[in-house]
Amino acid sequence: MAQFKGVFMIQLYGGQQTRAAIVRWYLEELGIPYEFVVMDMKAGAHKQPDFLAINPMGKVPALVDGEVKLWESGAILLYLADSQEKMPEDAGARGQVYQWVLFANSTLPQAMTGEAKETQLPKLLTALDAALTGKEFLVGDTLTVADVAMASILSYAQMLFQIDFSPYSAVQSYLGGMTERSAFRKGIMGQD
Ligand SMILES: N[C@@H](CCC(=O)N[C@@H](CS)C(=O)NCC(=O)O)C(=O)O
Repeated sequence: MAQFKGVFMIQLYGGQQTRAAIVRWYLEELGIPYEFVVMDMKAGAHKQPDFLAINPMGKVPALVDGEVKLWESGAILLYLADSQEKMPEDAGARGQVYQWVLFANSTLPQAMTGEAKETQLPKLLTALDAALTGKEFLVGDTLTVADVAMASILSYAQMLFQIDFSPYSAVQSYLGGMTERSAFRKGIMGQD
């Protein structure tokens, strides 16, 4: 197991241009030591037995933290926030963090392709815009994993699906604020 100053170090498994970038952003925000294991996915490294022992689904990201092995980016974000004691104390606020992470990982991206892009997505973005109006962060007054999950998906929406956020000024300014964070630039944009 990888170590840092005699302590087991978190390992994040990913590949070039994968959703491992989302988790990397949060690890950078946390400022804790970690090893980013970039696998050769073109060569099928993520389908080899040693990686399948970490994630039997054969997908990235996956995280190893001592005895803990996890996969699914949203679950990994929530685990890190919890284990690093970054979740809100209030149960209702924690519920909102879960809500936005799940929305960002399922409902929102599902509406970004096909017919839903024309029918569903504008409604979701209008509601998101209202939720973000006058706010820098989704939950409370500090960055949570809800923001990491949401802003990652929004930036992928722009890059991969050419989704235009200009009709949604609060969404646009929220995303602009996130992209200015050095941890975002390192994690999502890969700028070291
Ligand atoms: N919902 C999952 C998606 C995982 C996923 O599909 N990862 C892609 C890379 S972004 C992958 O590993 N693809 C390789 C494959 O399916 O063989 C998450 O957020 O972690």
